[in-house]
Amino acid sequence: MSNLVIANGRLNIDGQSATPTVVNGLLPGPVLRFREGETATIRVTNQLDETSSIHWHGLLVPPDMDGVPGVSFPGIRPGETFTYRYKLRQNGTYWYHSHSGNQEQAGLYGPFIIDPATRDPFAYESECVVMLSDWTFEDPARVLAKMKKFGSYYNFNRRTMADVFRDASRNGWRATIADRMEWAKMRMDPTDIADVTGSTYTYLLNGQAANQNWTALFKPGERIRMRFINAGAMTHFDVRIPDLEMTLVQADGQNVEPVAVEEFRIAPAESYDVIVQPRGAEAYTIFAEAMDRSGYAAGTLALRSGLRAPMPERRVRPLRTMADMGMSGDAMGAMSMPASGGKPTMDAMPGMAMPSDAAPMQPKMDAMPDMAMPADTAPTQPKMDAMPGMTMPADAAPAKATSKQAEPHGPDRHGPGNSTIAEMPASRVNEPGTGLGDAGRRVLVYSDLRRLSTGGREGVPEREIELHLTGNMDRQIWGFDGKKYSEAEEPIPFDYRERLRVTLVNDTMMDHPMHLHGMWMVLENGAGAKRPLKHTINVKAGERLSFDVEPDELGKWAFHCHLLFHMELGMLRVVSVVDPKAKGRT
Ligand SMILES: [Cu+2]
Repeated sequence: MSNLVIANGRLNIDGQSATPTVVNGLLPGPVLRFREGETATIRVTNQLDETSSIHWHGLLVPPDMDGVPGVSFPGIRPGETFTYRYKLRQNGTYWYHSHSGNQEQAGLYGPFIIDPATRDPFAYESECVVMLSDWTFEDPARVLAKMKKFGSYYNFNRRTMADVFRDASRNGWRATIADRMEWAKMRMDPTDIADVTGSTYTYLLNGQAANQNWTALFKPGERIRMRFINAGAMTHFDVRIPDLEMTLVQADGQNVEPVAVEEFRIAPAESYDVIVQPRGAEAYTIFAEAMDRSGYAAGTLALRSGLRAPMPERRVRPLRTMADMGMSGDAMGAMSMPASGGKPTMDAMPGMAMPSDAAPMQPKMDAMPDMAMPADTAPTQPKMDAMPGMTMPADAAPAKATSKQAEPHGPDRHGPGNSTIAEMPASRVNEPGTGLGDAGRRVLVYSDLRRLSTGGREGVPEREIELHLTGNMDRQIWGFDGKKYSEAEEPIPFDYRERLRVTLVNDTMMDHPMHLHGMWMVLENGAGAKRPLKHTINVKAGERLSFDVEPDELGKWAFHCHLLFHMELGMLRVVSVVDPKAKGRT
């Protein structure tokens, strides 16, 4: 029996007084630890003045124990105690978090460890949990409101006009302007890697900022199992321990064939267990850099407390390329420029104030709303139909300037909820992701993941569905197939015990860590009978990816992006598992 109390707390975070939402006064909440086969009984008391909930992330539980208000239970009202009780049918590293409002962003999360009924298929002498998260001293509701008002509010990385001229001298005006115009039409910027960044976030490792130096002690020669869990609301982390090879043995709580890596990207809600064996040095830095490079969480593995190893050099922020976005490289070549070519003139580029001698200018891109060009004068307009890789609204209007006007539809088959369409989405399970893999380090890719035990889930799918992950970054609308949650008519029907293949096409320029409650997703990564089971699958920008499910629990389950604000802004659906016989079907 475990007792958890949810309340407003007051804690010191990074030297400042903070008021997180906490469990038993702690951030992260206490480690819950059980053994496989046991029945967990957890009493949760809500001392907030709003409804709360706890969802057991990655655990197979009956729907009324899953903890999603409005989907599977009414939530825990202020002052109430709800008793969760369910049998533990699995083992491994999992976690729990609130599924109400912004409580998870405000600190309501903790690790959930289930020891195996028998024994682990790998050896280690000690272990630690490394829970990563992103803390904001702002009210999360205010962060969300600012994002809604102006999609790139937290992205201060936008490229300056000086960058434009630098690119032009390197790549020529034709390519540079073509590139900028494509980004402008999509109302995005290639620096839009994450929409909430280190400008508001303090990145935490087990609740501590990098300078607080959370430390795990080790004895010389021992093997340490490190259970990495990303409880970040909006942050992908790139994790490495310089000078230490990591042997990855578990992904999302499921054992995998050991794979040696020097770095891995962990999306929000994923977990990875690695084994390390420190030798030689007294201290090693556990370094978890935010994907957009706007900051990092860090801690130390050390022989004794008080030690520190050097902090690795920070990397430059990555840019997404049009290829990342699932756009054809040919599209660039197909774009027309004024016949005169070379240096564009004021006439050719009416939206840009540009000195004719093309000297670098200082104003930020922000001052020139996304390089917006009036659609009726943009030189590329007549060629839109001829561009093989792109499907853009033909009347694509300039970005920020028209945000108050009606949204153009054009040929956009998904409507205003989808401002981009990846026409050439590609499989990216072999790719480490934007900004990774160029440093000569061995970086984890999804195709490395091979389930350790096999059996039971190799059947050929009987049915397939395709869902597009869609968004309009400028308006901060996120959803499936162009519709946010509130616009979706019906739950997505899954048949009880059918073998279903779900294909996701990411039409947006952001990665979306997609989480399906209540059943495993078998990730199609080419590993055949060894395809891994995951509860959260990161779908990269411009990626087309499939997973199989075999729903064996009736009821309603949430399926959503685990970027918390994307979920709140609409990227959520309810999946309804029904017995076809009960529906009168055969
Ligand atoms: Cu998302």
